[in-house]
Amino acid sequence: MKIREKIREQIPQWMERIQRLKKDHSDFVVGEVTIEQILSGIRGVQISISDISYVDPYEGIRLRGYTIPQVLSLLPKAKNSEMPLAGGLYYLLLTGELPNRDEAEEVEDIWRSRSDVPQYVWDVIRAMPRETHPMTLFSQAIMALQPQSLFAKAYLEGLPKSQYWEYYLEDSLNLTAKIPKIAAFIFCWKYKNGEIESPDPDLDWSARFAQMIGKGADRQYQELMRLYLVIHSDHEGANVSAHTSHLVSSALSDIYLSSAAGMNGLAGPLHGLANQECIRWLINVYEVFGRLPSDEELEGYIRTQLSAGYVIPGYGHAVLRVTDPRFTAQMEFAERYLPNDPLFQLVKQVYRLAPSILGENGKIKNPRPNVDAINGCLQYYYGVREVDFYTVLFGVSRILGLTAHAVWARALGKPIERPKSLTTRMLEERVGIIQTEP
Ligand code: HAX
Repeated sequence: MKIREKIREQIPQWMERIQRLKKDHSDFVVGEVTIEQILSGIRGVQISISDISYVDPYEGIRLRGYTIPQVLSLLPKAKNSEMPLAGGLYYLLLTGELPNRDEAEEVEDIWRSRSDVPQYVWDVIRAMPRETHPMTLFSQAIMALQPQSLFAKAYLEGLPKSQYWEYYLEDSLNLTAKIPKIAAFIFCWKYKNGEIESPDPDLDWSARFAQMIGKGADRQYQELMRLYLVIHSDHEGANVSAHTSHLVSSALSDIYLSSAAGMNGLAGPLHGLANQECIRWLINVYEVFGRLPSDEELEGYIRTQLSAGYVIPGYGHAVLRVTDPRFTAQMEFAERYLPNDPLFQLVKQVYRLAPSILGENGKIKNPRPNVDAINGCLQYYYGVREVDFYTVLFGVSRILGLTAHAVWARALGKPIERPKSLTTRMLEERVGIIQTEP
């Protein structure tokens, strides 16, 4: 397998770089941590390395050094499509190299051959109350696959540390192969008749997912999913889902345990669930006005929401200080395929008005849109209107990034993470508010 060979080839160079930093520069001070940072979610504290992706505040995400427009243009395209093969993206994330068509297709073939999901996983989902949130079902289904972990089994049998990554890689390929079917099953069980359409083996990973949720005939929706599943895949190592998954796998919890943990983080409204919140917000605006509001009406509505203490979903970001390039990529798609859609008109109107209103009180660090300000509108247009499913779509893509990080964490022998907590009293003593007890 090309991916395994490439990773194996690269490990010694990466190890050497890490060892050199450790050996010759271990006392170098990277930064200081202020009380402000500790009290505001460890914001901006540089705590880990990710060579898979990096979010530049003023440029946005780079996946293995490539910007979103570069990723979209340079990866091999799916058959009869202008959008990339997700298999190529996974190759890029895992190896750092742009794949040729054969290399991208090899990943797609591996996914095809490993996509069957054991029957009992469906039973686990069926045993849940129908009103369960799809993200809970998604996380549970991943957990249900955990007994399949090759790493967990081999570890018990005494796997040497130098081989951990190979088992993580196998588990990752197995999990990512099954993920579209799992998501499709949840969709069909929760909202339809419970049957998923048999996937066409000629289709690629992203289009097969579209087909399995009943969109086999919709070429544009397949294009959307190819775009969507590539651009949501990774956002460096320290956002909630990535960091949670990394932390959990640092205890040598396998891919299933660590990916499910990441998905539980993604399920929060300030993170992945924001896509669901955002579409609800847009629909609510329509319901309030019964039509596209005028600029004055929308401005008034945004101000009322803010003064009532609500956030405007899809706006702001913990790291980005510009419009999210993933938002821009989806805007371009919408301009091309659904320019007159009323919800898209509203997305554009909010984009025109909200940043300056949000910026007025100077509190928000980035008043511009993030990826979630538009992704729901696109799903809605193509008839996927089950809005509480939207975060699962994000999860299908994000598993690619989480698992790539975990494979490399094991390849480089990263240790268990164990930062340190303090008591409030300790901080008070350090700043001199209260006397240190003798
Ligand atoms: N609407 C209103 N107020 C906002 C805001 C928004 N969209 N974004 C930030 N603010 C406020 C914050 O609530 C904060 O106010 P307080 O000091 O009173 O608590 C202040 O502005 C400063 O926040 P910040 O430093 O600019 O932003 P944070 O790093 O703390 O938070 C968030 C980043 C993305 C969580 C935040 O901008 C937010 O809640 N946005 C709306 C939800 C959203 O779109 N989430 C998706 C983010 C992308 C993602 O992870 N997708 O998975």
